[in-house]
Amino acid sequence: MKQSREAGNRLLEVLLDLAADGGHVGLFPHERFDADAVGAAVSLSRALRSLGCRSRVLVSEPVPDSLIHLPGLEELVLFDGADGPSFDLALAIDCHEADRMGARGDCFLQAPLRGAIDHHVYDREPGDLELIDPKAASTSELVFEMIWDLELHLGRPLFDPAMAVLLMAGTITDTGRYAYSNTTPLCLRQAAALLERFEIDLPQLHYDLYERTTIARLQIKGDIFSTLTPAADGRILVAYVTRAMLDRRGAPDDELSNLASEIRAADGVDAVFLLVEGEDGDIRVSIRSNSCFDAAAFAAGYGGGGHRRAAGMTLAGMSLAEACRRVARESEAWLQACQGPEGR
Ligand SMILES: [Mn+2]
Repeated sequence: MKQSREAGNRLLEVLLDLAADGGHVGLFPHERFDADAVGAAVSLSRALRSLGCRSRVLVSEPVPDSLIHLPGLEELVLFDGADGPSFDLALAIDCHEADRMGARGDCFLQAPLRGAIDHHVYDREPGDLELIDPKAASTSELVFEMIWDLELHLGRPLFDPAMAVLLMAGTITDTGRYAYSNTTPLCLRQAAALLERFEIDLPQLHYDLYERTTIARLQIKGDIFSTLTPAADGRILVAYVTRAMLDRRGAPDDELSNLASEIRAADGVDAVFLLVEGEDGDIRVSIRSNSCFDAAAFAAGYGGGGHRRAAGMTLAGMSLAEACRRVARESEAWLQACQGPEGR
C-alpha cells in the first residue's frame, strides 16, 4: 500500500515534469484489451493531453464489437508492427510486463522511462514508476485517483464526460457490477463522484456492457455450456470452445471469459476453467474460483496471472482434449491441498 502510494506520487511528479515541456507519453493496455484496460488508458491519455503532454494509446487489435459503444476510443492507435513511435515515458496499463503486449513489447521497452499502473498480482519488487495495487478494484480506480490528485494539484477540472463513462465501465466490468469480492468502498465513492459531476446514462451503459448480445453469441454460449464437464465431484467445472465451434456460429472470441464467471455460479462449484482454442492453436484458459482455490497462483504455474478469484493463462503444444484433462487433474490436486479431502 505504502509502496503503491509512493510509486503513484513519483509517477505524478514525472508526468507533471513531462507536461511542462510537452513530453510524449505512450500508454500500453494489455493485449486483447477489456473495458478496464482501455477505459483507464484513454482516460489517462485525455488527462495528460489536458496537462500539456503529447499522449498516445497504442493497441494491438481493433476495438471489439462488445466495446464499440464506449466513448473516446477513436483515439486508439493500432500498432502496425513497423517502427513504433518513440516515447519519453511508456506506461503499461492494466498489466505490468511487455510480454502482455504482444508485438508492441519492443516499442514499450525502447522508452527511456517505463512504468505501470495495474492491479494484477505481482511477484517481484515493483520498480520506481510501477503503481501496482492488487487490492484496487480496477486499474480505472487507480487512474481515477491519479486524475483526482492532478485536479487538486492544478486547481482546475480534468475529468470530462467521456472519462466518466470510461472509468465507470472499467470498474463496473472488473467488479461484476460492484458484486465481486474485489469491490472497494473507494470505487463506490468514485462512482458517486462521477454521477454527481456528469450525466451518465447508467441503464444504457449496463445494457451495452452486459445485456446487448447477438444471435451468434447466444448460440455459442449454448454450445459452450453443453461442453461443461464436472471433476472432483462437481467442485470443478471444465468447459471449452474450439475454433470450429466459433466459426460455425460466426461468433467472435472476445468476452468469452464472462461465461466463465457465469459458470462459477453453479451450486457447489469451487473452480471453473474455460478453454478457448486460439487461431494460432494455443489455448487460452480463463479461471474463476469461489473458495480457497487461488486462481492467480494456479495460472502463475503456467506463466499466466491475474487475481485470486479470476485469472488467465495460455497453454501451448498440446491438444484441447489434453489441456482439458490436465487442468481437471491438476486443479483437483490443488483443491485437495487447500481444502483437504473432506471439502469445505
Ligand atoms: Mn483490470
